[in-house]
Amino acid sequence: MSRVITYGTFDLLHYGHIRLLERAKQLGDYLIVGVTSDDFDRRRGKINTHQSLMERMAAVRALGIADEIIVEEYVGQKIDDIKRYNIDIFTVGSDWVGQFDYLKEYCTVIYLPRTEGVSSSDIRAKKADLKIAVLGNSGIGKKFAKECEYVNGVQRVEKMEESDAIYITSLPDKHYKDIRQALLEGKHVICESPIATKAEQVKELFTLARNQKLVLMDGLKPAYSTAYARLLVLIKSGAIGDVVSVDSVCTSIADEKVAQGEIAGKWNSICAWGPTAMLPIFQILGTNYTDRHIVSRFIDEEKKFDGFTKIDFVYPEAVASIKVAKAAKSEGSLVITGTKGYVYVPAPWWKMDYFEIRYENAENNKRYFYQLDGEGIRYEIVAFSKTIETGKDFSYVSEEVSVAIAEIIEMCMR
Ligand code: C2G
Repeated sequence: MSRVITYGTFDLLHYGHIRLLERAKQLGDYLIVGVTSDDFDRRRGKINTHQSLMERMAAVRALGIADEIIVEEYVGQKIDDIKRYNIDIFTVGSDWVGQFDYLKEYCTVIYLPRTEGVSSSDIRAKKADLKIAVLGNSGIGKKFAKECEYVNGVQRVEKMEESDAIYITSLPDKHYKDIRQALLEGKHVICESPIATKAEQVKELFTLARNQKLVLMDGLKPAYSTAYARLLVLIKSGAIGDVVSVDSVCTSIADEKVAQGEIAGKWNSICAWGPTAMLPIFQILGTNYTDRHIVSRFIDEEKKFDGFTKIDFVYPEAVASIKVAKAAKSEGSLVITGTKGYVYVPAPWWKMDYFEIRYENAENNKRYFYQLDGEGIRYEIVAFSKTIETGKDFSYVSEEVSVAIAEIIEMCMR
């Protein structure tokens, strides 16, 4: 009995996939199909897959062609699978010609002609592109525009009038007005955090977006890093016991003129870094702190422009702290203290691709690494466009967290 294996994403299953699977099956007696995991696809740059692993596997299974379905999770797995499943033939479409010749050492390799005229990318592309315009000309706005190029189904346009959605990165005290206007003009909005500098304004904007049936998303990119998302679920599942403290530091002095008082057109420390620094605190401990203590060192006290701010939060069973600065430098790490161990994320933690869980007995320590492309902006754009397209909420930052962030910023700037 000869055994055949083939692999693919099989997103939005189509005729080309089906023809490939039928021919693969005819090559032998038993067909194993490896469906790529969401993580594996992300790592190899396929970030805009429309269906989840479960949906893609269900679609392949429903065809009734495969005798067995497995998940492809890592580079090099094909070699392991061929040995493990005793495979005689590896096959894949001709778009991969030559690329899997290294498997000839283990089994026969056959490239089947690809079916012309149909592809998942075409099906995805048939849906009209989401046109996004950038408002505000900060450095992050340029990065955002660049990252749009990596996401299928998203197109960056110059003119606001031509857009379906707007990415806002104007000065924080202008956000409220800019978002309100965009929503009233019928445009979806993703705004660099904070959404506004007053909590009531944030609530009002979310309500307005709901009434207008539009998406308003908090553009807090560290939330979209895979490593950060994994860290959160590990903590929730008890990996370090009960959390007793979250300590988060975000500082930069890239703009030296700020310290010298040139603050016109600049973001103060609490707006530039506060949302990022507070994100893990509110997502791990919640937003119902019982007390907080804010200390700022101002560059311009009248204009409430802080060069450095430290905030302590008190919760019934835990504490937390942030240090943020535009005119001071410190170790930009994130440490989450638990009753069984702690999480350590090295600086700059807001570009997280790596973290460690450390225990009393260092032999039990674990290290985690996940690829981060485009500082999380790319995944954030995918989440934004998926939310608009499907009507389901793919945002990783809840309204409650956005409001809590604005509450603190409001206190700092009062
Ligand atoms: N295919 C085809 N004709 C098309 C489209 C796809 O024959 N019009 C084939 C591909 O060549 C591949 C399979 O269908 O063999 C699945 O295609 P994708 O879902 O695009 O998966 P792919 O990215 O090619 O993954 O480890 C993953 C594999 O290397 C292939």
